[in-house]
Amino acid sequence: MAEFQTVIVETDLLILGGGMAACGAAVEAAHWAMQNGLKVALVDKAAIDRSGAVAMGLSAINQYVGLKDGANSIQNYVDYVRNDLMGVTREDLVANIARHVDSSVHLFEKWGLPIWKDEKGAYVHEGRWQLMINGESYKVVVAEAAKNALLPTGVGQIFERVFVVGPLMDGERCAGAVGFSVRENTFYVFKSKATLVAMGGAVHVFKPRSSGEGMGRAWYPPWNSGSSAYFTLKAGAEMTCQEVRFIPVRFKDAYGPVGAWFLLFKSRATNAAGGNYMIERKPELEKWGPYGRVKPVPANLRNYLGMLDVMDGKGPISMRTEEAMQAIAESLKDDPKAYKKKMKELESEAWEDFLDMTISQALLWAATNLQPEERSSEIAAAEPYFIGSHSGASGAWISGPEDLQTAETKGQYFWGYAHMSTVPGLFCAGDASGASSHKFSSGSHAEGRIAAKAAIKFIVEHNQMPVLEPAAIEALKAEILKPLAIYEQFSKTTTDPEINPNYIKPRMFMFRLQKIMDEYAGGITAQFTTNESQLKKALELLAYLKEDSENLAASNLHELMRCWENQHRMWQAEAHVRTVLFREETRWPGYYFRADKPALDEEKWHVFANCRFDPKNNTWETMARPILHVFSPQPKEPAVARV
Ligand code: SFD
Ligand code: AMP
Repeated sequence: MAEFQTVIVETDLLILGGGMAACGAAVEAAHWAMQNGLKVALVDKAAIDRSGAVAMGLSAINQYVGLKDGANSIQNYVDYVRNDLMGVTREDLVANIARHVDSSVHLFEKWGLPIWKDEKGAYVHEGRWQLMINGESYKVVVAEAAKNALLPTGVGQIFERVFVVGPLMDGERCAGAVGFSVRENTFYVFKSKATLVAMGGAVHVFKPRSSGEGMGRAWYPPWNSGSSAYFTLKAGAEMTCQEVRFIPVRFKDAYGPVGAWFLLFKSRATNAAGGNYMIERKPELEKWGPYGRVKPVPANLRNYLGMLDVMDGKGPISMRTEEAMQAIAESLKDDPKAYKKKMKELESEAWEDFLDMTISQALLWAATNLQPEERSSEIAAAEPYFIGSHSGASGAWISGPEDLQTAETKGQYFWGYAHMSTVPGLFCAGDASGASSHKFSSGSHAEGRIAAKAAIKFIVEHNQMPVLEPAAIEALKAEILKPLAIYEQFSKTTTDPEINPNYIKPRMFMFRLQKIMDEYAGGITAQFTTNESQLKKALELLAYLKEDSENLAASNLHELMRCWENQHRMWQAEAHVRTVLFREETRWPGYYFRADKPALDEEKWHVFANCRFDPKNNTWETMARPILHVFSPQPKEPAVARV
């Protein structure tokens, strides 16, 4: 096998990932590091200008509380998130992000991001919490600020195209990370005093709807492959809400987002007979406790009502774009010139919505002669994703800020440093941290800033470089590069290097993982439904998959990355299956349905379902943690949030 040089990088704060949370972390860390004479290193598997979920840009900023305008309070936001997550949320974390998010948005604007304004100069809202942007270059703008904070100041270094595999530990404390370059034969050892995980969520754990020529197309970025979950699990961190996957309803096949249509254009979605499931299925909401009565209807329940129509054979479900656009222009009907102008304006907004963040949806419209002002488009529930930043909640269990705790929550939700996991020195933000949904791009950036500031405080108070055993590093290097060695040893023993009894290539490995999850853990083909027997079967098959992961083979650096991406996905899958099995109820129909426990059980399961992998003993445990209130007691009739 080719020689791999080992490069050792020593830094104070190590930021893993280069997405929204990591870029926020870089900006904040640079400020505090400079004051304390510390160094920062940021590592991304890609190039930060276009990495992560915001690579293609976005057309909205989904979290803006607008505290200065006085229209909303932090409590309003906490109520909204708690309701949307069927009561399961860490109020201290949501509030901490909500009180800082506006300043991230103001920074984006200062750095050059165009935010829509009305004639009076006020931000144009998509919905109550969302702002419209011309965001094709959103990520470039945010990344530039991160680079400017770290590079010209001399505070930091940025490593691009370095894939982070897993943690380095010094006893119980996180001591950095190991990874490899995807461009040259270099193995990296990053030694740090604190580490901030911001490597996004997980996509392609479940079989996607896309197949054949569309293979790989997903709503969330396929390159976020569960690295945050793997890293935190392998470090021994407690995880939360691993059962709370996110299933977005999206424009079918190209996954164009629906938010602008439902909120800005006020569109309806109707079934084949023209019926509106949100109205016709309303009585179903009564079955889901207090959460069925809140406004807006929680995302999973909105999904569920549509799914019931589809299961009853009433599909397809269509976004009534033509009707919505005409309704907006309706008042101008008597003035044909003004009507035409308005329709043109709406048409360009409709196309830009996709061109700013889901270009393939615009391509699909063009390819199928779809004019949104004339014809509706099909929407469908996508495959499940793991993300802590949108309407899912999976991620690490982290400490909240001290000042937001009550006497009751302090012992449960606070352990010294805001947004630090249960592993000392290991911080998490964005999709990597759990139970604080609805942070989106802006809240993830704000959370990165919060976590970075706390991490610098940790370093100042624990200012020793961890000790690492050279032998342990060598062992990790051999383990990480093993797929290359396996390929080299065995690839010539069959005529087709893809098929070999001695190894499995990452693509086939991923197909097997996706089939297990799809069929047994409630994927698309199982109509998002599972039960105890199926989950146990999934665990049995995942155990065989884990055995075979020892025999993954890579013919080059790119495939080596694919091998580790799929290892990461597999660990995310196991955490999910174990936690769905643990929570013996159905709380989020529309995300998943446990057919053997088909109802909400507030008495027993109004709790967080947490899990932890013990790296020393190679064992898993699951445990319930209490849901405590920071702002208000769980209301009998939850606060009504308006959209
Ligand atoms: O319409 C490794 N999101 C939206 N947020 C909004 O505010 N408005 C919207 O309009 C949004 N919509 C939307 C969104 C996402 C997508 C894909 C679409 C539409 C089509 C959500 C946000 O984008 C999301 O909440 C944040 O980006 C989350 O931030 P963060 O930092 O947790 O994740 P990231 O930005 O994806 O960054 C991850 C980084 O990690 C890197 N990485 N690096 C090294 N080693 C490894 N092993 C790594 N694995 C991953 C990545 O390269 C990346 O840099 S709408 O749907 O609501
Ligand atoms: P999406 O495009 O589905 O990611 O939605 C963008 C934003 O709008 C998120 O904040 C969603 O929670 C919100 N949203 C989308 N659809 C609706 C709806 N029908 N009612 C209320 N909020 C919605």
